[in-house]
Amino acid sequence: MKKIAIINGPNLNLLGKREPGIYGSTDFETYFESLKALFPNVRLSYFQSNVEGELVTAIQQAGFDGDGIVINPAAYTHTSVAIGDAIAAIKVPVVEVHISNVHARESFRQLSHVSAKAAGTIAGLGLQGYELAIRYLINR
Ligand code: CA2
Repeated sequence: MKKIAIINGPNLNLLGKREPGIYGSTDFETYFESLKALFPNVRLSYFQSNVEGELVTAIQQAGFDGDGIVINPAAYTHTSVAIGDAIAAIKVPVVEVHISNVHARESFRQLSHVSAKAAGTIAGLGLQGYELAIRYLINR
């Protein structure tokens, strides 16, 4: 059974509760249940934190055991050298996901400390990006 970790960064615990125009109206816990139903043969885990160091620790923990990480580092994408370094240091493939199309937004969202170290990036496809990322990690 493949093992894939989903890691979400700061403020994504507010999904479905605020700014539905940008981030949709589904909360991640509900979406995670539908992902588990969609992939019954994958051992999926989900971790969210608003704390940068906790995200680094989660990346390290999932990074040497399992088949991949799907990460949305949220605002830390654009600021965190530590998260970029953690992704560069681990063994498993990483797919970077953004719910919104960061390329169509403010210029500070154009910089990612993660993209160059990730297997690939999905942006702008809403929550479906997580499903597509999991499919990639299963099939690669
Ligand atoms: O589009 C994405 O997935 C982002 O990673 C989301 C981040 C943003 O800083 C990135 O530039 C793009 C923000 C996450 C905040 O999530 C919220 C969800 C609901 C209400 C308020 C914030």
